[in-house]
Amino acid sequence: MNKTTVDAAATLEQELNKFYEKYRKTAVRFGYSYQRESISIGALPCVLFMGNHSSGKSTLINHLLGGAPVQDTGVAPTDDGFTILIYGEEESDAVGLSALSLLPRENGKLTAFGPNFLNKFKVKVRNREILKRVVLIDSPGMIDSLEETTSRDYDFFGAVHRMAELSDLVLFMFDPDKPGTTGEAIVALTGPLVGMSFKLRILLNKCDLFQNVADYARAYGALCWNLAHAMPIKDLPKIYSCYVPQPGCAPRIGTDAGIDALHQIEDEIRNSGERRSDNVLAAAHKDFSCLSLQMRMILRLRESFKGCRMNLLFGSLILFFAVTGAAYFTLTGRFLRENPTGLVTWIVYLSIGAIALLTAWGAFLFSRKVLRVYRENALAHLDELFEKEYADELVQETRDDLRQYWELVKGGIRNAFDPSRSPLRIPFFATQKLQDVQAVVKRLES
Ligand SMILES: Nc1nc2c(ncn2[C@@H]2O[C@H](COP(=O)(O)OP(=O)(O)O)[C@@H](O)[C@H]2O)c(=O)[nH]1
Ligand SMILES: [Mg+2]
Repeated sequence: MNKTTVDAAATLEQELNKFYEKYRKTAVRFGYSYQRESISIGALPCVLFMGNHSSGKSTLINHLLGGAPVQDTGVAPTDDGFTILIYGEEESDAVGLSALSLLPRENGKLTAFGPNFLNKFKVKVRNREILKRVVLIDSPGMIDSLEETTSRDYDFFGAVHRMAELSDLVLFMFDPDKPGTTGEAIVALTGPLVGMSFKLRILLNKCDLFQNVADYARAYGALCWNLAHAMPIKDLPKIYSCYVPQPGCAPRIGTDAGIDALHQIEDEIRNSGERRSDNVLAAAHKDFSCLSLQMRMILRLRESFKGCRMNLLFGSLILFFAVTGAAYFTLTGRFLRENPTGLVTWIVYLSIGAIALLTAWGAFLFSRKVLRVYRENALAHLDELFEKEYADELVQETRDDLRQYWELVKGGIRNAFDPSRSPLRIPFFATQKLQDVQAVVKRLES
């Protein structure tokens, strides 16, 4: 990248950081947590390697690094954690928090995945040329059956989502052995990687293993079939059919095509710096769109709770005055007209007071119960409320992104109203704040 592009990228990153800073408190008050706490100005682009185990992720990384292999390779699953490779004159390895401290600040939120994640989280500092341009991230191989995912002792898909968010290019690798049939791969494509197709590249690796064209066509077809089910997009993404030459391998078909595809991917990796600006902008747009969505829905819910509370208050007051009034007229009419002695008067007024207190207490308990049921009902039907609130925007075909953002924030909205948590401290002028965040989204779009 030339100097002007680097300066423009740094200016953009500073500008975005100002937005992140300005609305940090508002986000906390509405229970929203930024995907990226802040942008590390001038940080290198990241390339994430994903795919089922033994698809050749580590082999491709070693090929890019050149020289002695850095990552372990083999047909058995070798890694259960993420490994980040960064540049440094002095080579070293670090694990856990000390590994995290070697990375830019924007990675800080990875601590949220807990000690089981961190114990397997490695950073390798290596003095290799390519690492001066990009950061490479090797990920644990996706395993075969969905049941096996329970053996992961940390939120694997959450970590995949966070790593992919931080990356500027995501390579998803398949091999002829498992062309898109791995349980975790399908879950990753349908969940944590949704909305990231712009930086996702699909690789059908190990093409040197195909015996003939029919063999290749079968694997390619199977991959397309599985991708079509896993990825909610109309057009299939481009599939790079490639291989990393191995000692003794003798490709029978597509020798040059496989190497060409590998070179294309290598170029994309080397030039991923040009994507970083697009990526940080896209991430900021997503963050502020989600924040504005969360704020609007929380304000809408709060308004409807307030309406319900007002109705209950009004109803309780009517009940209170009706019952107390009826008690007053009945008791005074029945006992005080005929026998207005001091003691009887006392008893009558005490009884009216007791009836008034009981009515107020009963109305309070009833209102509390109704309000709880109303709240639970509203939270159970959040999707309908969202469809109603955003009806105008959703009829426009181009607003598919809204539904994706909604999937990301609705858990947070539910949590925000969880009675076991401390209630939200919505700021005064909340509507003005919402308009400000919406203006940020508009600005990022322009
Ligand atoms: N024939 C062939 N073998 C490969 C290729 N890429 C990787 N391998 C082999 O596949 C095995 C698993 O590779 P590895 O990089 O450990 O896979 P990972 O689990 O995805 O990291 C190793 O024995 C590699 O030598 C390739 O393009 N062609
Ligand atoms: Mg590996």
